[in-house]
Amino acid sequence: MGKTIQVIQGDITRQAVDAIVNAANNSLLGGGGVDGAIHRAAGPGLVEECRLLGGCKTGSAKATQGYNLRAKYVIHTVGPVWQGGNADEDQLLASCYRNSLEVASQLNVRSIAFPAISTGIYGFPKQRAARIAVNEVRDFAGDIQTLLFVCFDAETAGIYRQLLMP
Ligand code: AR6
Repeated sequence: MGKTIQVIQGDITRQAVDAIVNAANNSLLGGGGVDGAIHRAAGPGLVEECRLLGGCKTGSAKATQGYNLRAKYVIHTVGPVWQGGNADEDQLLASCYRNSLEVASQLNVRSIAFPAISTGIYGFPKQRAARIAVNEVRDFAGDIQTLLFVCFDAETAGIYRQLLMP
């Protein structure tokens, strides 16, 4: 069966999916932006489990339970900090999406929601990041049926909608 890719403008912490992806930092111990929102909504169990993970490399992904979230799992990935485009940022961002999907697959996740990784505090250009995100999600051959791009702002949602137009 074909997979469904959708764009939603809203708050990722509210999504009723099997897994939500967190745009975390290397410590996995919380921060601002979507990371802060996810930790607040999940409750203190999340950071307790994160402490056991020993951090995460840029481009990699690690899963925890979802605690008070509607999602069963949080998949924490660490996007690259934008440094102008010549520091492997594109490849590292693509790895975030690929590795998150891989980890989700291993957990038998059927629905997953992604934020626009790296495009906030980490400064990755929005259009360039969205192109990478859409390509990786489209190319993913695993058994996930529903993939959501949850965009906080209208500009980002518009970029994704345009890229996903048939
Ligand atoms: N739901 C969906 N998207 C959101 C939400 C939300 N509740 N809140 C923010 N966004 P950012 P980064 C959007 O800065 O650039 C943290 O401190 C936001 O508008 O959260 O990967 C980490 O600990 C933007 O489009 O993540 C790291 O230190 C997107 O999520 C650092 O920030 C990503 O913005 C990671 O920076």
